Amino acid sequence: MPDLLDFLSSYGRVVLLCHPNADPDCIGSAYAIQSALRARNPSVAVSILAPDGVNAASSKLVEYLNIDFEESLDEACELLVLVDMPSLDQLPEVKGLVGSRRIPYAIIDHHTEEPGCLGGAVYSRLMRTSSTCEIVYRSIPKKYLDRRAIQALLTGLIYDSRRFLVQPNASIKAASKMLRRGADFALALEMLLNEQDISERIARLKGVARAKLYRARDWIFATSSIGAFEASVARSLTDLGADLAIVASSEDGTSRITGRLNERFQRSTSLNLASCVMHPLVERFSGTGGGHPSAASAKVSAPPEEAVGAALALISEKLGLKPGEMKEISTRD
Ligand SMILES: [Mn+2]
Repeated sequence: MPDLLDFLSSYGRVVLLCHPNADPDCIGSAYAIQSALRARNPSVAVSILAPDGVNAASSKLVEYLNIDFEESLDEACELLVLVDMPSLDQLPEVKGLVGSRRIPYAIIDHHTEEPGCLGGAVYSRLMRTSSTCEIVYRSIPKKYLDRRAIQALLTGLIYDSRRFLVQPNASIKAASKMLRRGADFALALEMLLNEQDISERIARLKGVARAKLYRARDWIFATSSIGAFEASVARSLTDLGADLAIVASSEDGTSRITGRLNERFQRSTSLNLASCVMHPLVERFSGTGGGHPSAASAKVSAPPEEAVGAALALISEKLGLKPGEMKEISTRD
C-alpha cells in the first residue's frame, strides 16, 4: 500500500468527507490530512465536507482550526476520502452521487469494516486504534505536520479514547509523542470543554427521567425516547451505569434510533451495534444506518416503540438470552 500522502497527491482534487455529527476525532483527522497534503503538494486542491454538520463537542476545535467547510460535494471531485467512517451508509445522498458520478473513494478509519464497502474503496487505512487521529499521526511523515495539525490530532485522540480509557497503553503513548512535537495538553482539554446549550441539557435530563431499565444476567440495558439529541441521551445513560442504551426519536412516521455500549460490555460480549442491530433494523423496516461496534444509529420506517423493541430482541438473540431472561427493572419502587 502506498504512503497516504503519496497516494492522495496523485489526484488533483480531493474531498475529505466527515461523518454525520462530525466529532473531534473526525474533525482533527480531516484537518491534519488537509494541512499535511497542502504542505506535501500545494497543487492538490483539498477541501473538507461535513454534509450533516458537526457535533457540539467539536465546535471549539472547528473555531480554533478555522476550518472552511465545503458547501456541497464539488463537481470536480476526483477522490473522496471517508474520514473516521467505515462506509457511506449514513450519508445516502453522498452515496448516490458517488454511485452516479463514479467517484473513487478511500477510507481512513478505526472501526470494524462494513461488509460490501471495502471492496469498493481504492485505498484504505484501517487500524484498531482508539481514534482515527492516531492512524493519521502514524501515516504522515512528521515534517508535513505543523503544530496546529498535531494539536488537532491530540484533541481528537483525547476525545475518542474517552480520555485514555480506550486502549490506554497505545493512546497514551501516541499522545506523549504528540506532546513532544509541541501539542499542548491543557489546550486540547479546554477545546473539549463544551458548555452544552440548555436544550441539550434538558433533553439529557428528560431522556434519563423517561428511561426504561432492563436487567439480564449482570447487564443493565436502558431505553428511552426523546425529540432530539438521542446520541447525547444514550451517552448519558451509559455514563450513569447502563451497559447498553438505545434511544429513539420519532419524525413523521419514521424513527431515528441510536445505540451506545460501554467498553467493558463491548469487550466481554463482542456485540457489534452496527452489524448486529442497526443493519438488521434497516433491512427489516427499510431506511439507512450504520456506525461502529459501540456507537451506531439508524433511521427507519417504524414507530419508535417498535424499532426499540426490535432492537432489544436482536440484542437478546445475539447475547443468547433465554426467553424471559431480560427482565424490566421497575423504576417506581
Ligand atoms: Mn473516531
